[in-house]
Amino acid sequence: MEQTLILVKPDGVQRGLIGAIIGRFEQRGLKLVAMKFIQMSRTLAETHYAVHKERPFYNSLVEYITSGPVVAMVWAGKDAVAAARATIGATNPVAAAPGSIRGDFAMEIGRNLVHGSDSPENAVNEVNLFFTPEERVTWNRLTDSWIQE
Ligand code: DAT
Ligand code: MG
Repeated sequence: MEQTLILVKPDGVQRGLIGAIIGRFEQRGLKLVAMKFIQMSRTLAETHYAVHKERPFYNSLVEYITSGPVVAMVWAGKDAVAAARATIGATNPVAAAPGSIRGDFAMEIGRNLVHGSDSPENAVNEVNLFFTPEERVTWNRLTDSWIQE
């Protein structure tokens, strides 16, 4: 089953939105595989955002993601990457659809609450960056067959 890395960024933690954000993925039917509450190091942040290294907003992005604790999670499901991206909404919250996390809770691109992997290939790398194989739980959920046929 496809897996995706999700982060509740420091603004989500500070604003008391951890539960609301996790609830969106849970209600959607994605299945929780791993979760931890961490303060990201500068090294981890720079590795995670390495693709953006040449962008003008790179430094502020690293500052933001390391400015306080985050909740890191792995969620699984058929097309989990695309499903999670849709639930998160567009990168700029002003353009994010109402009903998406960013569309309901955020106002600015630099405070957009959540990270979600953008492709299955990147998801594999990001999941491995944050979690060891032992930290990822394989489990049977009684509702599985009511969510995916
Ligand atoms: P996403 O988080 O939707 O995958 P991304 O990977 O393109 O978006 O960018 C990573 C983060 O960088 C994004 O969540 C917010 C920030 N960012 C992206 N584009 C930006 C821009 N033009 N100005 C400021 N911050 C930006
Ligand atoms: Mg991205």
